[in-house]
Amino acid sequence: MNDCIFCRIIERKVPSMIVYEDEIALAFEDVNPQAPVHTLIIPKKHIPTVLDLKEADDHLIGHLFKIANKIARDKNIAERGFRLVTNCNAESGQTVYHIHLHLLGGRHMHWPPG
Ligand code: DGP
Repeated sequence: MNDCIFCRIIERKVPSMIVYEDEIALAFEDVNPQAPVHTLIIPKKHIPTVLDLKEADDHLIGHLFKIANKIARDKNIAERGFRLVTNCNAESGQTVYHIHLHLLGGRHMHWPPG
């Protein structure tokens, strides 16, 4: 989708700090980090929200978690702890309608989240 900023990042039409890529997913640093580690993990397939997931996407979602696991280990936050967040629709604060996992870590996380 041409008007999707994350699709444009996948196509390299918008620059980003990419930390992982394979055939079906991409991970890059969030432009507005909320923690010392704040990486976004996205599928290359354009899926607007969690509500748009189909059964055929089950493998894709598991794959995103697998990448999060790898990046958390690579960035040495796995043992300390980290948070994975996916926002869905307006009240959650979703601003980019291309499904993504936020990988947040490197500081103590608060609960409940804001
Ligand atoms: P969300 O609010 O859950 O939809 O998160 C969207 C995130 O995407 C937000 O933390 C900021 C980030 N973001 C938005 N535009 C860009 C961009 O052009 N480049 C990068 N690296 N991150 C972006």
